[in-house]
Amino acid sequence: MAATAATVNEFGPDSGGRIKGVTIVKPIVYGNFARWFGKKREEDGHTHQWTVYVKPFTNEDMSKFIKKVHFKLHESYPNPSRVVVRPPYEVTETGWGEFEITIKIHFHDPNERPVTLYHILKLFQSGPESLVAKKTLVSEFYEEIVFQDPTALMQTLLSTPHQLTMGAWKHDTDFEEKKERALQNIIKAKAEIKKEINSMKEKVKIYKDVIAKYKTEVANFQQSPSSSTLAM
Ligand code: SLL
Repeated sequence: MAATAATVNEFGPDSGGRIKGVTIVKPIVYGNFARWFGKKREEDGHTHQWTVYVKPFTNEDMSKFIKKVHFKLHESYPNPSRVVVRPPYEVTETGWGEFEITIKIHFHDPNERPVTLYHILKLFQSGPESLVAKKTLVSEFYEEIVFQDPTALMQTLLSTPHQLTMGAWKHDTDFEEKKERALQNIIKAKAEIKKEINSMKEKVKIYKDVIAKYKTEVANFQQSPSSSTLAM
């Protein structure tokens, strides 16, 4: 951490402008896991322990470019605004209810705008959440932080990745499979929209024909009102 602070001072708060045309993408995973106690706790009615987190998609120490992560919890928690300044960027709590958590990521360069994520804390299984080791529910998402025209300082910090841990880095969610499913859904939706457009086109054609027919009728009628009849 000390080394990073020194780097910040070196570049100063307005670190020599932005590097045009450069885009750096940092893939992340954010979400929560939760475990049911098996019963409602007598003292406070809490039923689950949960952890909300932001972590790198690849094994990377994000503290090189992240200064701190703010987790804004529900007002029913004491000190709902939790700040984490080093990895793992996570908050563990117990509770009884689901709510939306605001996650705000701040970077070392104050000129780089913080990134805000919203996560609905999941305790109860209702949809695509996966269960790991039978007892722990996981609801997490892939996201990308995109640094467009980063400042000189940020480019330096973003371009020299350090490994976070030794050994394998893996996620509870199979993001490859999720991606494949999302892609199939897009292809399906595309086909349905195409079908819909074709059927609309068909209708437009019919209406155009009808209009043309009426126009002819009107023209005929105007020429010789007595002999023309409207067929439709
Ligand atoms: C609900 N809208 O009604 C949500 C709010 C709040 C959950 C859920 C607090 C724990 C504590 C807690 O679990 N809050 O009091 O320390 O479902």
